[in-house]
Amino acid sequence: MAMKTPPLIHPLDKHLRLDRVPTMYCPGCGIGIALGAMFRALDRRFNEGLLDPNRIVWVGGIGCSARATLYVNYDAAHVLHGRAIPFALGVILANPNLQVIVIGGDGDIAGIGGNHLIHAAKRNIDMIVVMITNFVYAMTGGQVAPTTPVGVKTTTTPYGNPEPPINVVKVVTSLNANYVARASVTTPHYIESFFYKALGMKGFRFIEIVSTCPEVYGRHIGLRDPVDMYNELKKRVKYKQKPSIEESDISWDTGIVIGEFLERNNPSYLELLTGVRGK
Ligand SMILES: Cc1ncc(C[n+]2csc(CCOP(=O)(O)OP(=O)(O)O)c2C)c(N)n1
Ligand code: SF4
Repeated sequence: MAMKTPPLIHPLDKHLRLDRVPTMYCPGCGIGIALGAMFRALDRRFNEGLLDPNRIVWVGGIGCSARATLYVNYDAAHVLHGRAIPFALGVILANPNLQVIVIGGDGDIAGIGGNHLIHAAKRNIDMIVVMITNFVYAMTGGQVAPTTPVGVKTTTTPYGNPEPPINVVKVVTSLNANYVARASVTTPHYIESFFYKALGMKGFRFIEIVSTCPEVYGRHIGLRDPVDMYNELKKRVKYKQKPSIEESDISWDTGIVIGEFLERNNPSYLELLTGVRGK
C-alpha cells in the first residue's frame, strides 16, 4: 500500500488514492459510506496485526460500485463487466496467501456475473464478495437490474418492471458459501462488523450492502433528494440477530431484513485443492 503525496487530512485517507479524489460519485451516493465502513474494518484487522495491507487485492468489474477499485490505495484490478469473480479466482490460485476482495454492483455481480457468483459460492472459493445493491444499473443511466423491485419504472421498463427480483442472499445461502450477510448504508456499523468478521474467515464470504443511488434510482422512484432517499431506506431496514432465510426477501413495502444469514466453517476451495493434491 504505497502512500500518496497529498497530505493526509482524514484518518481513512490512507486507504484512498488521493490523486484520484474527488471521485466520480454523485453527492449523496451510498457507496462512500460502504467504503468508509469497510476501511474501518480493515484498520481494526491491521491494528490487531491480523492482516497485512500488502496482501490485499481488490477486484471489480464495471459500474459505479466496482469503480471503487480505482480509488482504493491497494493492489487492485478493474476488469470486464461481470468478470470480477473469475479474475479474483485467478489471483487467489496464483497466490493463496492473498486476501481477495471483490466489489461490484448488483448488475455486475448478480446480472452479467451471476453464473460466476453461483459457481464461486458452490466451490467455496476463498474470496470476499461485496455486492452493492442500488436496485438499478446506475452507471449506464438506470436500466432494470436483477434486483429491481416489481413495478419500478426504469429506462428499460417504462411501464414498470414486470419481473420479480432475485434474492441474491437466498441464492448464495443455498450453495456452499461460508458466510452470507446483508447490511445497509443506513447501518454502517453492521457493514463494518460483518466485513471485519469476513476478513477473519476462509472460503466464500458474501456481503450484500443495500445502498442509496439518489441520482439514478432515486429519480426513478421519486426520491431524488439524497437525504430523503437515505431516510426512506433507513425506515425500512430492520436488523435481526440470526434472521431466517425466509425473511430475506427485499420489499420496499414490508421492509428489508439485514443481519448474518449464514456462518460456518466448511472446507474452502484452497483446502479442498490441497486435500486432493496431498500437500
Ligand atoms: C460486457 C459489458 N456489457 C455492458 C456494459 C455496460 N455497463 C457498464 S456498467 C453496467 C451496469 C452497472 O450496473 P451495476 O453493476 O449494478 O453497478 P452500479 O453502477 O449500479 O453500481 C453496464 C450494463 C459493459 N461495460 N460491458
Ligand atoms: S449514479 Fe447512483 S450509484 Fe452511481 S455514483 Fe451516482 S448516486 Fe452513486
